[in-house]
Amino acid sequence: MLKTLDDVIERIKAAKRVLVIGHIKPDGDAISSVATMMGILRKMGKVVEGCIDDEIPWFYKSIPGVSEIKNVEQLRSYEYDTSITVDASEISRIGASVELLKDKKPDITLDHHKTNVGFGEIDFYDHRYAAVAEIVYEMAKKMGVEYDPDLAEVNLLGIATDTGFFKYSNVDAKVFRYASELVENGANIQHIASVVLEHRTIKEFKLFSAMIDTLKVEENGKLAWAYVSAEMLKSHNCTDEDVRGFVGELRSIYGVEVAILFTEWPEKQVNISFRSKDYVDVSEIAVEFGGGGHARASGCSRKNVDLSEMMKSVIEKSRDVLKKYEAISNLS
Ligand SMILES: [Mn+2]
Repeated sequence: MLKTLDDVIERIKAAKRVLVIGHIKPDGDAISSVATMMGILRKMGKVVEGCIDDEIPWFYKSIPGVSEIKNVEQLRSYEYDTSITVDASEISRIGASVELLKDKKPDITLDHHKTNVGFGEIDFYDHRYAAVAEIVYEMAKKMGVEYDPDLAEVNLLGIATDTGFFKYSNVDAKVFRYASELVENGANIQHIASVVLEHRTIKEFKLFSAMIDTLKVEENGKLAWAYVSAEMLKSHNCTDEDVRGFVGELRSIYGVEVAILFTEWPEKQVNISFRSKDYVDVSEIAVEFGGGGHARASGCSRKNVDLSEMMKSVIEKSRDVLKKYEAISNLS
């Protein structure tokens, strides 16, 4: 049930042993929010473990606290009185971590996705927050937790990544204020930027080049889409992990409002990422195909489908949504 941040804080203060869970295919915000919650709760004298049911991308591991996050198998016998999920809009996003939950329901959920369905005992979600790491920081401030440089750095990771390093439309003065406080507490933004943005491999660049060969731009240059097939991944010795960031590059094309990347991995499974620049709410498109997300960044995944058929129906829907928003902007 939707509650206030103060309700969440009250529940957390009463906890003694906590389990913090992030989502599958973890991004910087999920990883940061789990590791930061762990650090905060430890400073409050609580026993805490963090869990993500997926491989954490290798390059995040040099950020303090990240390598302490465990997997489901390591936590089967861990006993806790309070569970918290972070950055997950619905229960399926935590993968097999659900097996660690009593009655398959978390005690607390913290989220900022527009498409959040509220699946915990105490839910706090608000899409005006740029990152769950921002919510976590606000909570820590309210609880008077003292930060050290390591905690500040892992907390800043989520705020930096979910704002595209302070350039997306979700950035407001509060984001900069919190980031500034975290830097004052010792976070090194240059280290975070280098870790997250400068780890591309040659095979990823070659895959990127192959993806660009599939690029189509239509609707007067406003809709851009491209794909990466399972065949392309195989021939470049890559996995779906290696397409991270590709869709952002498609959005960066001048004049493009909506960018779509289709990734087929494994075979017969198609993952679709949507990005928009100024005015289209792409979570509307993702929801149509069983996914979700934010207004400017969303996604969905389909199993047992044909890549070309999937592309056809998604692009058709995207054209319609784009046209709807254009009509609205022409009226105003
Ligand atoms: Mn997030």
